[in-house]
Amino acid sequence: MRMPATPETIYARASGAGRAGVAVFRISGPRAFSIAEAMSGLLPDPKRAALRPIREKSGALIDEGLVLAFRGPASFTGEDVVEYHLHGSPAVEAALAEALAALGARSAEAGEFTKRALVNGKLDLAEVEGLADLLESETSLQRMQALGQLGGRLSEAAKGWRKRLLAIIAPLEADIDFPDEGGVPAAVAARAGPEIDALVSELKSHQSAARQAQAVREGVKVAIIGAPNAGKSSLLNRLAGSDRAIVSEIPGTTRDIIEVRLDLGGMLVSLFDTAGLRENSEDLIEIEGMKRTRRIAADADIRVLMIDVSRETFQHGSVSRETNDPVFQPEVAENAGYGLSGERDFVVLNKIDLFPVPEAAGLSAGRRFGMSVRTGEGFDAFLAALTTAVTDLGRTEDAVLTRARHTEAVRYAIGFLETAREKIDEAPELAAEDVRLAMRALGRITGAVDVEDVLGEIFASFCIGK
Ligand SMILES: Nc1nc2c(ncn2[C@@H]2O[C@H](COP(=O)(O)OP(=O)(O)OP(=O)(O)O)[C@@H](O)[C@H]2O)c(=O)[nH]1
Ligand SMILES: [Mg+2]
Repeated sequence: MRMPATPETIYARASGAGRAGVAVFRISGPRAFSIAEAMSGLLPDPKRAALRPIREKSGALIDEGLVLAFRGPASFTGEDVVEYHLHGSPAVEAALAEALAALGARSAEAGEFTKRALVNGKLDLAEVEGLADLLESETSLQRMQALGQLGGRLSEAAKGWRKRLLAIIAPLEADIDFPDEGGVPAAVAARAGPEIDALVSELKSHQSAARQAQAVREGVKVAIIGAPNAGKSSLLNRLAGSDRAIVSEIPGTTRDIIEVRLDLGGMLVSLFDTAGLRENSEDLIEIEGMKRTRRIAADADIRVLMIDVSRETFQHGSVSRETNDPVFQPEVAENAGYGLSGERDFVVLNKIDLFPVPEAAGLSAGRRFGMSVRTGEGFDAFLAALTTAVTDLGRTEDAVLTRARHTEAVRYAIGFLETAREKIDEAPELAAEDVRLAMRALGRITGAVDVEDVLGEIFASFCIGK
């Protein structure tokens, strides 16, 4: 990511595409101020808005709007930046682009402003990821998590871990650089051991919280499965609040996977409606649909098995000796080939408007819900339980490792630290090398792998010049 010695001045629309009351354009680079002055005359003081005309080279008016100047490094990119708030029209944008090009700016590549912010040290790698996540966020939990990362939550944690490793390394490495002073004192090595242990256990707890952080970022997958005609598509439509999937009384209506994105309690949920599973189908399309259903079901974080009580009672139930009524046995239906295993799976006994499910069916068990998608009975209780299950997947205090890249770095660091731990008593000098590798691994989180830090820390804390 090397930049040319003198960066070019770039521009782009910073606001969304299309017509709008206001569109924001950003110009960044060493010539940003002179280009803006050529179009609008004297600029206002930095960070103050002023209404200005924007003119082509010929003097013809392009538009009138607000102009804001940010003097580098106190800007998003760290360079001189000028922002224009103009009328959001394609014609204004085209004329502005032409004028800027004539004055020597070029249109920015994707992510180029952020890349410059990174190069100029305004944001580190983790903060850049936070910014990207914030721009992508659809739900409140995603937004809050991304905002935290953009604000340096992960970066601070990573820096803190590295600082602790530096403090462990410094006395060990001092010995390598200055061997005349004798080996690493046993006391130094003895102190390092428990410090490494403490950090390893902290990193491990962050690692287990990473699943939640990633569930917030990526969303949770919920698959609705069950026999044909059980009411799966009806449930999806009710959850989505719109007719997304075709519902019909013909078994086998849904052939392909239908995905709907929902916000449940601030968590992003990908809800999948699937093809009903049944034996003995000879329809090639239906067979392919069922194959996809199994894949989605296996992949989902939460499965919702729908059972048509009015039908399955007779298939998977028994008859009461006293009254001769059919008695529903949900366990039997649940085990009928759907592979429900997870503790987060639900069973919905649907169509209770046609066949009331007795209390004995175990509806109080928490995972089993009687429902009529048609009348809406039982829906709210199920939705509340599903929302709790979904938000539980994202609930955690220590959620800072939001991407696989972070967990990988931490995994490497833990591995190196465990190796260091084994060596620390016998060969502290060698252990220092592993601690250094752990530091390096953690340095990848923020993109700062600076070995010079180590020497700096040594000189700072050991008064070597004496
Ligand atoms: N009486 C009653 N009928 C229902 C209920 N829920 C769904 N149905 C009806 O059951 C039939 C099947 O519903 P769907 O939602 O298409 O079922 P599905 O599970 O998606 O079926 P496939 O796509 O074929 O696997 C439709 O005629 C629905 O109107 C309910 O709670 N009560
Ligand atoms: Mg369906």
